[in-house]
Amino acid sequence: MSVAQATTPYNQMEAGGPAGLAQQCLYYMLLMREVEDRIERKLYRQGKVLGGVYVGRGQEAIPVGTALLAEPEDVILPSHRDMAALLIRGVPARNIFAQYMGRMGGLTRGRDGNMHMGDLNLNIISIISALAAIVPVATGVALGLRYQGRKGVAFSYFGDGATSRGDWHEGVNFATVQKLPVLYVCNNNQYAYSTPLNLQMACANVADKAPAYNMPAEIVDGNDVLAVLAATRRGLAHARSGQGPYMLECKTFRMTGHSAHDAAHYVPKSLFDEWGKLDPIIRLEAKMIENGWAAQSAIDELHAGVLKEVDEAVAWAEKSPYPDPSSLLDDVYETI
Ligand SMILES: Cc1ncc(C[n+]2csc(CCOP(=O)(O)OP(=O)(O)O)c2C)c(N)n1
Ligand SMILES: [Mg+2]
Repeated sequence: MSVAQATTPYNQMEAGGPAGLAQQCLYYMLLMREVEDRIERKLYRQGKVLGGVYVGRGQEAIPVGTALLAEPEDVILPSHRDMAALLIRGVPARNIFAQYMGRMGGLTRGRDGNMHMGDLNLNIISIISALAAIVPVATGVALGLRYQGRKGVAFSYFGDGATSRGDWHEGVNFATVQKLPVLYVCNNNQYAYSTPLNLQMACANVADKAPAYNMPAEIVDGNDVLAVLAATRRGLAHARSGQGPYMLECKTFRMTGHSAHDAAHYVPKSLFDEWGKLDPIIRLEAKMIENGWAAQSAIDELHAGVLKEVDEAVAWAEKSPYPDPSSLLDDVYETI
């Protein structure tokens, strides 16, 4: 499989049946895992990454199971652990590597060495670093789509911690009052940096906050990509039919520190062991074999293909030049 298939329309995936869909899911989960591993465990340690590194190890099923169902007119607002959403949308891995290494081939053409990247041609809005600030932006995007008579849905991604910020509540409130087409996707990975869930919110679930806004919400097994896909279908049917936003709370676990510079000594080791057994990639592979959707040899081939693709992407990015210092202010201020 190649990146060219990144934009395989959803209806064509359906034609491939459950086996084809599962294969797409596995490919993107493997690609996200390998791209992030390469950034966090190699390039960062080699001193080649210019910014911080935040990965979604163990959480890949969430961006994959949601973004695979996005239509081209939908607008994606990923958070910092949703790398697959960019890949699925058609951002090549090589440009992501170049971004992290501050090269011209990156999405910000060397102006950021981090995950602050988007591409308006692909309807991807860049993350805002201030936690939850992007949530009212998603509401604004949905309002804009409505004003323009376009039928897209805004996909708004965030973590559990973001839902304790004021911006989150403002964004959700306005979207529900206006019945705007937003799919809210929460990755509840049990931690916000070093703060466990019970120390940053008094309710047991993020979904418990939705009734205050009269918004439907469901709790999803965030480590089961097929469950995420099924819940996304329900959420999108709701949002596309003009009934307003819908929220998915995907329960998962952050299988790393908060970032590459955080060893997460504050997380009990038993939690890593427990959640490691629920790895979304291992679970999908087992299901594919069990249902006869793929032979082990085909799965091995997919792994090898992803490794090769990532090797080539890194090599391309390492050859991409750094920006010329004289271009520092280009594209920073609008010129009239
Ligand atoms: C307003 C604000 N406060 C603090 C931070 C630093 N910060 C970045 S991510 C993060 C934790 C986010 O937790 P959560 O929303 O659960 O997302 P996760 O990282 O777990 O995916 C914090 C505290 C920030 N970026 N913005
Ligand atoms: Mg969190």
